[in-house]
Amino acid sequence: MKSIFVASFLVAAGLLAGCSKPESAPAAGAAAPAGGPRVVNIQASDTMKYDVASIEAKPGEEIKVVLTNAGTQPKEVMGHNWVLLKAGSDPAAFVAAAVGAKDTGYIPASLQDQIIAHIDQLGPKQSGEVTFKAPSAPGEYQFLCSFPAHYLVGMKGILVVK
Ligand SMILES: [Cu+2]
Repeated sequence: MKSIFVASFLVAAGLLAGCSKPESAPAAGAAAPAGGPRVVNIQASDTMKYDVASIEAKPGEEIKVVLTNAGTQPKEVMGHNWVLLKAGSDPAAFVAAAVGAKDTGYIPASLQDQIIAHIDQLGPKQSGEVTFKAPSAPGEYQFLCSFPAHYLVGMKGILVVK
């Protein structure tokens, strides 16, 4: 009974708003918008690992990844980035191409179209972030550090959309 009452109220409110106030706020009773994207903090370190190897997300969910390089070694020898790849891309091929892309932070220009989102290479004690929408198709999406050899020793993880 209550839901019927609310529904008819919303219809009435909608009709009123529709005529006179096209730019008015959402209908009364609607939930307030969520407070921005969900934040996922990931730490990278001199051990060439992320402390988060798996992220779960709902299809289309807005997510903000914040990457912090907690290491102490110079960026030139131990930089870290975070690259989330589209479905169907080949992580091994991506990192192989990345070796020759030092000037662009190990993001190969020719493979930009395989990236869903990325955080630029960070030196020690630096942080970076990126906000993106999780893919709408359920599945597993690989993320990795494309600094030379880091992926090969396990600096990677998956975004699980379900
Ligand atoms: Cu790395």
